Amino acid sequence: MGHPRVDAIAREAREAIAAAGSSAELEAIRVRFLGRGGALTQLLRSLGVLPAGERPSVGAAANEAKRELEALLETGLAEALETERRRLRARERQDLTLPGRRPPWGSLHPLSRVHDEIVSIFMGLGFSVVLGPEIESDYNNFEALNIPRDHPARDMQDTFYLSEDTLLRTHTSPVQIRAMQVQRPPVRIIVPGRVYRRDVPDMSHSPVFHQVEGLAVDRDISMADLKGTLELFAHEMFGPGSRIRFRPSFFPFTEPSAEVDVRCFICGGAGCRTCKQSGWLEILGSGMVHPQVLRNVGYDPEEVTGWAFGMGIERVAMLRYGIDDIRLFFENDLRFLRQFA
Ligand code: 2U9
Repeated sequence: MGHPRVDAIAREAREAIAAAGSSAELEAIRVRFLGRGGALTQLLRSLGVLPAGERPSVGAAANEAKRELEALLETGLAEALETERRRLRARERQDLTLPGRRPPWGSLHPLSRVHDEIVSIFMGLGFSVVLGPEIESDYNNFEALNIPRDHPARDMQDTFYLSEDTLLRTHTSPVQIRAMQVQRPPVRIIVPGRVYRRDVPDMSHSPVFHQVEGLAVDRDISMADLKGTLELFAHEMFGPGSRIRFRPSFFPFTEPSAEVDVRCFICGGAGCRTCKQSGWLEILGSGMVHPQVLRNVGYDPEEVTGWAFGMGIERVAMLRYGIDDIRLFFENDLRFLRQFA
């Protein structure tokens, strides 16, 4: 029971639906034919202008075409949506059973490891960590420490001067001077930090390196306290079987002064290349704080005494890990650093 105008619209719609490639296109076709202003909708709305005799047959044909097109669009849309969903899933497919990609782990620099170990040993003994500036005054770095004007360390050749009175600290000792200037005894502090010296780099020299220094000042502090503390440190740092010895030495800021050796842990004392056949490895310098240094910070050497020590972190790390060139610490070569992971 067709009708030429209805048939023409229906045919056009069927062809469009058959050619449609997506749900969006099908939706556009629905609007074009069945929407508010669509071709079939317009026709149904304008039935009234037709001659009365034609209305029933055109109306029936148009309604039948409308139902047919609605059905075609429904199945077409369902198919198109399914295809589109499948395509999206295929593109986003993930294999959840794959093992994860491991992020590369960083590791602590060997100097950080040795630094942390030294600092934590002294913190366990009740010492506090104190830090200070790397740019210092000539007074704090030399004068207050009893280092005389004609001492070679004060030469332009040995120290990086920034002006007549300011320099890059050559040791962390000025930090202890600052601490004592603002604090009454008892003092028990550990001072780690970067220091600078005008050295030409070679296997055992670097113009920048790191130290840890310690200072204890109180009533009745003696050389015996120094020896006991450093022996305890050696046992924690180099093992309970390690032995140390004190050798007389000289520093302007300590009197008496001593250098401390640890029994060579490479050869056990028999003599090897590392200990230069001596059986001992020099690890630090130490001594009783010079009375003049105590006076310089306003302490009374008749009332309080103290001891101090200093060690190079690079030196301890080189001995600990068997590293023969100090420059390796500063080159950031991953082949070197990965060995400490
Ligand atoms: C104050 C008083 C005394 C710190 C000390 C040393 C001995 C020492 C060296 C070890 C190797 C420096 O890194 S190194 O080249 N240090 O031998 N340091 S006593 O004495 C002080 C510090 C501060 C107020």
